[in-house]
Amino acid sequence: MSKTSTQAQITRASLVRQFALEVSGGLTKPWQKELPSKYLYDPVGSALFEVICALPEYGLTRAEERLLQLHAREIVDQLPRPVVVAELGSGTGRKTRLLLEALARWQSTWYHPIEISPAALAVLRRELRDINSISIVGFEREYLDGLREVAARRAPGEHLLVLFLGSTIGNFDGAAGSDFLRQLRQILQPGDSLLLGTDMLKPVPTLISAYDDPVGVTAAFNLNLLARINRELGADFKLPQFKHLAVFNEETRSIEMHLRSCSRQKVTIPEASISIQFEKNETIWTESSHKYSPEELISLARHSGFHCQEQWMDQSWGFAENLWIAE
Ligand code: AVI
Repeated sequence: MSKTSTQAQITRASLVRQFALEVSGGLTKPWQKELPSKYLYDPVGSALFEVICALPEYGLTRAEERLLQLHAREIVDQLPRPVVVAELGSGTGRKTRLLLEALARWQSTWYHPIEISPAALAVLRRELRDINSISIVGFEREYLDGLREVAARRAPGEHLLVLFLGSTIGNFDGAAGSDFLRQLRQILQPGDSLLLGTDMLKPVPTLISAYDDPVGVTAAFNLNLLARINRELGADFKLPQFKHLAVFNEETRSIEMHLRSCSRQKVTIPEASISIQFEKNETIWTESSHKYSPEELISLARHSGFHCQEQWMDQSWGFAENLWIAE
């Protein structure tokens, strides 16, 4: 066996071990069982998420695309030059293309997508390679580690623009979102910028149908997490015995996805060395998606060490693109 394939096997084994640890930690919590939302995105989950973005009930992605179509030039015209672009999470590249094309009008630009999935990075490189004057160097790293690397490589006088699109910040639970933004700010220098996409508060029925669509794509996206635990950790979750649930938590202003157990049942997860008892109607909390108010964003910017330079709002869905400058 070659050295590289042995190394790949070791990496894979440690990823499985980490997954097993986090699944076991989440499902043995005393009050509310939970699973980390990052595990929703295996190849099946990522493909289902792409379909979610095309659903008529889920307006978030189209709203952000509309904003960038309308304002990409205006956004890049506000940036100091020269600028290096880093993107946290790569998405499909459709939205990023709008910004990179606008930037390419006035300078050749380094673009660094930071993403733990090598497959997603490869897709992005393919999607964006035709844009003239843009050089793509991706980093297969966790967000902040990758950003540290980009920041360390910049030349004197170069500014950083960090893209964090799609309201992914809303998927950080509780204080984790503002902690993350504070840590991100520590990596930047005064005058660097962050373009942050945020989904705004909207009527609860609109949110419920966005996260519990009539076709059942979001339900499949959520249930795939149990299917993934079956595939990767040898568990025996019976998928028809769990139902997708989307609820709005007024206190945290978040839409929560849960999986509700339809009966009293026991599930065994050999790779995590545990058996879990579920009561009828007990839920596993799988994701929170926080929804923002304009005032909250202004104070979030201030508390994270930024000021809000400008905010572009899509009124028809309720989505904001925020240009924050590091103080
Ligand atoms: C990736 N993230 C911003 C999506 C959201 O809206 O919170 C994930 C998602 N979950 C269910 N539908 C979409």
